[in-house]
Amino acid sequence: MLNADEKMLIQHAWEKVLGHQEDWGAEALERMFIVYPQTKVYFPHFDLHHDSEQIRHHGKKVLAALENAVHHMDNLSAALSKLSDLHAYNLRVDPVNFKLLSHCFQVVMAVHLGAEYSPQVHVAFDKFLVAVSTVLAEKYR
Ligand code: HEG
Repeated sequence: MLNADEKMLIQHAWEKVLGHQEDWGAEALERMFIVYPQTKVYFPHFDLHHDSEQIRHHGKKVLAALENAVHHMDNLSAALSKLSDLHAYNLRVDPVNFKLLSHCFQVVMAVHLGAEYSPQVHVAFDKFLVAVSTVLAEKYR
C-alpha cells in the first residue's frame, strides 16, 4: 500500500485540485468517453456532448468521492463502502473500466500540474487510484 511519503505527495497534489473539482472531473470523464468509447454504455441516460451539464455534475461527484478517499487513505474500504455497493450491485461496471478512468484522471492531473506532476507524484497517484478502484470492485464476487 501507500507509504507515508506517498500519502504526503497525494495530499499535497490534491491541494492543487481544490476549486477545480467540477472542471477536472468533467475533463477526465470527457477524455474517457472519447478515448475509450466503450465506457459510454454505462451512461445511456446522459447527454455526453462537450460541456454537458450531466457530465459536469457527475465529474464533480466522482472527484468528491476521490477527495473523501484522500482524507481516508488508511481506511479506504470503510470510507468507500457505500460506493462500492453501488458499483458492484447496481451499476455493475466491469472493473476494467476503473483503469481507464484512472488513466484519464492522471492525464488531467499531468496537464494541469505540469512539472509538479513529477514521476514520484505520478506513481503515488497511480497506487492511490489502484487502491480506490480495488475497493470499488471488491464486492463483485
Ligand atoms: Mg462511478 C455513479 C464515483 C468509476 C459509472 N460513481 C458514481 C457516483 C460516484 C462515483 C460518487 C455517484 C453516486 C451517487 O450518486 O450516490 N465512479 C466513482 C469513482 C470512480 C468511478 C470514484 C473511480 C475512481 N463509475 C466509474 C467507472 C464507470 C462508472 C469507471 C463506468 C465506466 N458511476 C458510473 C455510473 C454512475 C456512477 C453509470 C451512475 C450515474 C448516474 O446515473 O447519475
